[in-house]
Amino acid sequence: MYLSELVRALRAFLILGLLGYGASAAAVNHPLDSLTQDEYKSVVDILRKERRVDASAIFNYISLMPPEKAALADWTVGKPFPRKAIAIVGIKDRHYRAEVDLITGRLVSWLPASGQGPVVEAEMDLANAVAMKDARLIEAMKRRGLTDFSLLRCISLASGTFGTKDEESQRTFKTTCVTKRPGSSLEVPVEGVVATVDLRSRKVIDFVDTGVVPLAPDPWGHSQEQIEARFGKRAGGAHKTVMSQVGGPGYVLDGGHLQWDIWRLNFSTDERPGVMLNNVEVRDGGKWRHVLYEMYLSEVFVPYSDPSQGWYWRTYMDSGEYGFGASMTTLTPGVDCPPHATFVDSVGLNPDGTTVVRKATICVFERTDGDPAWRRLAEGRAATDLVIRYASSVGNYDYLVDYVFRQDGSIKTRIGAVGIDAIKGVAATDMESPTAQADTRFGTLIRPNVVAPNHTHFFNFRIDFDIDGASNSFMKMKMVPTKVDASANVPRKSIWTVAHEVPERELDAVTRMELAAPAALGIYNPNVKNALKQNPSYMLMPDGSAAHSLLDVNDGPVKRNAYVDNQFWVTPYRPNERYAGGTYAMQGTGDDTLKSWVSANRPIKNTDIVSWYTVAFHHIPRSEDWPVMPAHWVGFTLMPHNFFDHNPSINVAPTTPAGERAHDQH
Ligand SMILES: [Cu+2]
Repeated sequence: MYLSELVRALRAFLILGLLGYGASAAAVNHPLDSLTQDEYKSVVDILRKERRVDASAIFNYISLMPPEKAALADWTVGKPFPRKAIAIVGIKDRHYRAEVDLITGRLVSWLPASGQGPVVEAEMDLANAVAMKDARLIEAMKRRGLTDFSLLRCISLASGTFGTKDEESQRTFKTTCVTKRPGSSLEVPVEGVVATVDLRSRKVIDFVDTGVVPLAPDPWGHSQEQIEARFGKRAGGAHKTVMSQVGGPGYVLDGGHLQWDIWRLNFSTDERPGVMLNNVEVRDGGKWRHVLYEMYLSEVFVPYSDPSQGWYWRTYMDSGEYGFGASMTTLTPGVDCPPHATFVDSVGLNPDGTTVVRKATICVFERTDGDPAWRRLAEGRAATDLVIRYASSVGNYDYLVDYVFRQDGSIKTRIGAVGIDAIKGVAATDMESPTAQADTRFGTLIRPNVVAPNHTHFFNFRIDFDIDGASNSFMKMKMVPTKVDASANVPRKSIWTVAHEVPERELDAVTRMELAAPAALGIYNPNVKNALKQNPSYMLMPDGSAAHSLLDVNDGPVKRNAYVDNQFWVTPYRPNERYAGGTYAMQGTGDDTLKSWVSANRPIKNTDIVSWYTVAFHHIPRSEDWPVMPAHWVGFTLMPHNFFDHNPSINVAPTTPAGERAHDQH
């Protein structure tokens, strides 16, 4: 056994050992490590000891309070570090924000929160129970022949914000119901019935029944048994392509620290964004260089485009209202991630302040997609990527989120939307039905009696570049159509040139992507130069992931998510500006969000800046979305631009003459 194999075996033993031991025993080695179960418990214990909470309190959210960036600048492994947590707690009719020092075990502050905490499942259950006891709802179900409530499932969801007077004093949910059909694992909508529940008064404050709509009859499901019953076995049998890894992983995963090829970084989890990346550094020759201080998904906004009573309010903020981290689900080896992946657990918060270990919610793996990193005639190198993946199942959708590190110095962020379309019950059974045109005005008929309404998925990422240090600038490289001057004395009429623009202030940096007026977006360090005396930068390549919002900026849901009206924003770093849709998204009005911060028009040149980019796609549903939609991937790339002096993947180890990859080269 070679030494490197021994090291790998030891590593594998350590990784397996850590996983087996469970997250509660994880030690905190880095200031940005995820909160441990013990730390969650400390937060709750401190609040109890200080008599701020009793048994009725709801812990909506607990997170690490990110340490000041400056405080981490000089920190090295082994040195002590600050460790604080924030809790958002619901007590009777209001929410409080607590700041707790985990080192001293003391409550630092306890103040009324300036908004509402995120929704927890127990609240949705409570709203369901309130609605299902309402005589009007019971009567409405009876009119539809639904008397067996064991077949009925009601779902209470955030009601959105529309600027009505009562909203501020209420915590409102819209409750609609679905029902099982015989022989099916899928549920169909009971359309037209909406109860509005205020959780503070625990009353149904509004009730709508717009009339009986036939229930979809066709029992569908996506269990193997149900699929096989419908289709039999797929022709061609099992596919024979598998992904495997010889000799164990080429990365080292130590707690939240990950090192692979030319990359090293920290990652942690939080109930709101899910996985967060920190201190992403890339090796350039013998030197580690900073690229990102932090990157994570800051908000997910999915407004539906159907104005009916049952649908107008479906303007979900999947991260701010429900928590993308809180919605992380277990990944299956060989399905969600390759079998050779390392699966990592995460800690989740229960509303009573206890915690749960969510098994295998993150996977880390190397992969090759069979593509070359580069080639030139007979010479070439195969590419390997490193992927960090998690899946959040929020409502009907499952979202996969990937951070992909590449040997060419680029980082790809990808989101895969999969799961089940949100569905609406209609009378039409096909497009020749008398009501078909009216029924499909706002969506597509995807099964008999089932329409999937149109909607848009917006994903905002907060990207804190620190390229070779914190002081960075934003540069737009505008591509300008240019006439060829007659003095050039050539028959060519037109070319394009690049006009560099460095915005001084926030409002100058707000960028709307336009195909007819293209601009490359770069973050650079004006204080550092490469060998060619250029400033090192990274460019954000949208890779087709930008989509323009088609909604009115004065529409309530859009006011709360005003960042969607432009794709790219730059702000000066502020520790408390972390989520584009605001800290308190639930029933927020948008007055403390990315757009409102930017209105201060602060300087952004040669200072610590943060970039915000919104990935989006408009979804016109199709019959192929049923019963589970194929994964729809969108994403963007952070690409080095004059950062390295050469192609960083040039010295990737060659493939052996037998076509196998070299395995022992780090
Ligand atoms: Cu969709």
